[in-house]
Amino acid sequence: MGKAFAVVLTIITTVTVAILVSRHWWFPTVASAHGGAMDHQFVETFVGAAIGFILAQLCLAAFAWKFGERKGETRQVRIFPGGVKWLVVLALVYVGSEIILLEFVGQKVWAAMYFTPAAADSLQVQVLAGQFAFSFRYPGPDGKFGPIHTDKIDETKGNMFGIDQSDPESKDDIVTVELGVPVNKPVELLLNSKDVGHGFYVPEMRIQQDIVPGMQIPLHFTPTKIGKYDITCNQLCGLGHHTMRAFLDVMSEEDYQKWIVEQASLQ
Ligand SMILES: [Cu+2]
Repeated sequence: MGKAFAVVLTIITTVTVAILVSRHWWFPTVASAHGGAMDHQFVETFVGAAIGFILAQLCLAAFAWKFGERKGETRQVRIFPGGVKWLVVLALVYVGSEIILLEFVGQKVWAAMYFTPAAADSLQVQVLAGQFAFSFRYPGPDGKFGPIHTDKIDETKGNMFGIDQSDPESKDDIVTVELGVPVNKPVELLLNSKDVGHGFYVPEMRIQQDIVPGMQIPLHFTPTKIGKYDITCNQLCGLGHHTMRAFLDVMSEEDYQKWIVEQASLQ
């Protein structure tokens, strides 16, 4: 039994590693400035964990092969030569140092996203998540968002952000159903929810952020590839959660200028 188990375990380990190394199921191509660093960090973490995984599985297979039950034997319990203490200590040290190391290396990428403020020339867009759609709001020519008046939110009238039209700062605001941005320009999103917790996830941009009601959460990134990307809510937010999506449209600067003028005319 011990030998058969060792062979099966080795096959499972090899197939698992081969599938992962072939990158058959992998992330979509990176389309943001920080995405490369994030993928690099991910691969480092992955390789570190994989070394531990392979070593552990092969060790298990080797011990099963060597010390497994033999024909005609009745003794079930075997004592590990020299005791298992040093193996447990080794495993703890390996996992512990791995975690500490990843923490130190990984925090650089994390800090660049979350502890560093967005560039001063970022395009600011307010995002409002609600069951079960996203709305986007651009500050218009004055560069200022008017306040959100929750009591004025009226989806039937298309007033998703509760904009008070008599407010001069709100007057030129542009509300859209799609998130249009120019390529290679930093974008700062201000994420809000009007009801429950939601998620904001764009895999190609390597951005993912929970949206919490009562908070305005900033999130910044720089798109580097023109294209249309799915924005999905990845926090279960209710019965219609599966329908909650929108598009991020990354355009050339000229196309973006045309688009925003067109959106302004629709207000
Ligand atoms: Cu959702």
